[in-house]
Amino acid sequence: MPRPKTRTKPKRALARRTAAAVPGRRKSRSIGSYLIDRMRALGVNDVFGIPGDFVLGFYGMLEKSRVRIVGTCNEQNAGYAADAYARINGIGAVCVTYSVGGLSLVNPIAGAYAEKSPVIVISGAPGVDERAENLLLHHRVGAFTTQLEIFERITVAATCLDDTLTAFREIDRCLDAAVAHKRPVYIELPRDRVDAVPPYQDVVAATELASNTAALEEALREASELIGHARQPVILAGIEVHRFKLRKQVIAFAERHRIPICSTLLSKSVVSELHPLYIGVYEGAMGRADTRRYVEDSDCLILLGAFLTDMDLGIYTAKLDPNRWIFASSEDVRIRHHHFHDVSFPDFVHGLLKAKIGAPTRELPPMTHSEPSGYKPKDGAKITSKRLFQRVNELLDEHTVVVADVGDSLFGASDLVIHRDSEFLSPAYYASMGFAVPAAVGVQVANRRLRPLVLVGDGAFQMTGFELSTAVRLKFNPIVIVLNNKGYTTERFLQEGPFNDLHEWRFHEMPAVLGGGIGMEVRTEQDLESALARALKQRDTISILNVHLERDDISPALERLTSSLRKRIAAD
Ligand SMILES: Cc1ncc(C[n+]2csc(CCOP(=O)(O)OP(=O)(O)O)c2C)c(N)n1
Ligand SMILES: [Mg+2]
Repeated sequence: MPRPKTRTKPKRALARRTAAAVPGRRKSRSIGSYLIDRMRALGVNDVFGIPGDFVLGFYGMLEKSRVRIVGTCNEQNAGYAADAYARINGIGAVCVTYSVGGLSLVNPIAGAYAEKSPVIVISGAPGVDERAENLLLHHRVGAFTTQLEIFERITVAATCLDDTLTAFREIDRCLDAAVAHKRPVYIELPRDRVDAVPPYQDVVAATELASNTAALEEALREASELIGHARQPVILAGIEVHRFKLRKQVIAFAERHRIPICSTLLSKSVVSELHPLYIGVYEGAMGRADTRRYVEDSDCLILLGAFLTDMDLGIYTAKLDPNRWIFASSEDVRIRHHHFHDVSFPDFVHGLLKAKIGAPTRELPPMTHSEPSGYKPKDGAKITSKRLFQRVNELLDEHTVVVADVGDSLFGASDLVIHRDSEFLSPAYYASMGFAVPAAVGVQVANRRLRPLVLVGDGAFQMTGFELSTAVRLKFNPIVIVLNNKGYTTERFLQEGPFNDLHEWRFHEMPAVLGGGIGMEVRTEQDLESALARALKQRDTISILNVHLERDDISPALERLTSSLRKRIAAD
């Protein structure tokens, strides 16, 4: 990890923050208002959550500010929505009450931590003075510090603002960490500290991560050498390319040296899937055969900001050779077996772009970006998973954001062709079911012009689908496709049993309960055509398609994975 270095030259943000501390120039700020100001400066304009008495003072302050509070049906959903908002907007926030609210955030925030999505968690809490009397206040679980201790494990920085002297500094420390590491942070705000005004209003200089120049130069020299001599280099662009806003640089680097780019499942759409150098999602046996062959035959694999997870590696069916790779991420820079310390990921990518690499002119692989499906609905044909994904592929345009939940929704979606940056969201590593519907709300809060196309299993929908209530309230227009395969189909392939069966819901009748939206039942290809046509016309409310599938009908991507795993098991 690069070392923290105190800036010597104040940057613009720092100059602004220190100027505000000059006595007499601005009235003294409370802890609550400083937190709001700093969040706004980072681009947080909306906060998800549910109030409770421990956080009401701060809610009142938020309400008077320019930050919008977006209420959700429960705190777990607020967490997923804030995570999706952060993935679109760069940073997000959620604000809840103590324990009953905060502890419901554990799962979504753990997911944001695992997949590097910077979400600021603010939790109200018992006041410092109340704590001194050790009262058995409602919502308390064991020690007053229980919730803080839990969040310390799933955030990159955590604090309780119980000390007015250090509160501003602690806010800065946590927010700077969220920005630097792209991971969630936890800020606990005792209710009697919201309006507290620190006696000293000064803020200290922010720190930033800086590379060791000699190590960076050496890493770039070795990387340039390898790339320059490579016959078939390929870039595997991971999710950190998106999180650290390095897409343009990575694409420019690829274009300059004519190097093909692929993504991982988690980073799908990190570059437009219509870019001429884009060769598909690399995911071992789960991905397309031509992409897999090109990557695995490469003599120089440039892995940028990727996590090598079982999900991204097609449940370890991938074959990537460390003897031939350049691996750079925010946690590690490795060139073959040389590990470089104190080299920051953004510095390495910027350096690559400037590096002189004498690459030979290379032949590019003859690949089509999407096999043209030539989809035409067949009269009376029952809809299948394969045909559903082919049809969905034709729907996508530059305003569609595909939000895929865990299950065959995610596997099937991996074959879709995403047109623009950041158009695909999914918990493709942490894999918590129930992400997609609340995430679609987060997407439209961040950018109302994007239209989510939600692909969600019947099981996942039953976990959080009621969050469509918020979409109806805010007049959002997601198109929600429920893959109703009568249970936990993905799990059926691992171990069949009655525990995979679900009580079937009439998903298309949700609008009656929600008081808005349209619902349609889809059994045939013709039904799908008319349902999609109605949904597309509907610009100001939600559409739900209840797509009936056979219980063992799976997408081509999941079929590829299961057949490869079957072959492996047979060979063992
Ligand atoms: C919160 C959570 N609980 C359990 C699981 C384990 N799990 C993974 S896939 C799956 C089944 C998903 O069912 P469904 O949403 O209907 O999608 P399908 O597999 O049928 O396409 C389960 C239970 C999980 N990933 N997340
Ligand atoms: Mg299912």
